[in-house]
Amino acid sequence: MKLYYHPVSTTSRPVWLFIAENGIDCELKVVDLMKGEHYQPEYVAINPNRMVPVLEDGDFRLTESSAILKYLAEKTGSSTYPKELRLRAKVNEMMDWINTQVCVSSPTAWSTRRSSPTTSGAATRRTPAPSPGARKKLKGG
Ligand SMILES: N[C@@H](CCC(=O)N[C@@H](CS)C(=O)NCC(=O)O)C(=O)O
Repeated sequence: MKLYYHPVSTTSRPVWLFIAENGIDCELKVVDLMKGEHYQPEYVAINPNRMVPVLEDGDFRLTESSAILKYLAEKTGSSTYPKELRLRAKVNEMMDWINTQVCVSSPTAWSTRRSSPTTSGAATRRTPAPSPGARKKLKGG
C-alpha cells in the first residue's frame, strides 16, 4: 500500500495515525503542499482534486480520508468501525460531521493555490466563479 499525504494536513493525519497504530505495511509518500507538488501533473494524474490524502492498494486507488479510513478499518477488521448497524451509524455520523462541518470551514489556504499555472481554466473545489464581467469577456461580449 502507499499513502500520499502531508504531515500538517488535518485530513491526512487520521489516516496516517490509523496506519501507524495498526502497523499496516504502507509506504508513506509526502506530497509537499507548501511547494505545490499537488498541482504538478504527476500528482494531478493521481488525484485530479489536487488534494491529500490518497491511498493506493495495488491497482486500487482511493481518495477522501473518510472513505480511506473505512476501507482500512474493514480491510484490517478493526473494531473502530463496528459492524453493528447503530454503532457504525454513530461512527459515520461523526465522520460525516468532520467532513462537512469542520474540514470545509477550516482555512486550508495553501499558499500555492492561486499561483499554480495548472489552476488556470481548471475547475477546482474552491476556484471562484468568474465575475459577470469576466464571463462576458470569455463569451466575447
Ligand atoms: N474531503 C477531503 C479533503 C482533503 C483536503 O482538504 N486536503 C487538504 C489538506 S488537509 C489538501 O490537500 N489541500 C490542498 C489544497 O487545498 O491546495 C478528504 O477528507 O480527504
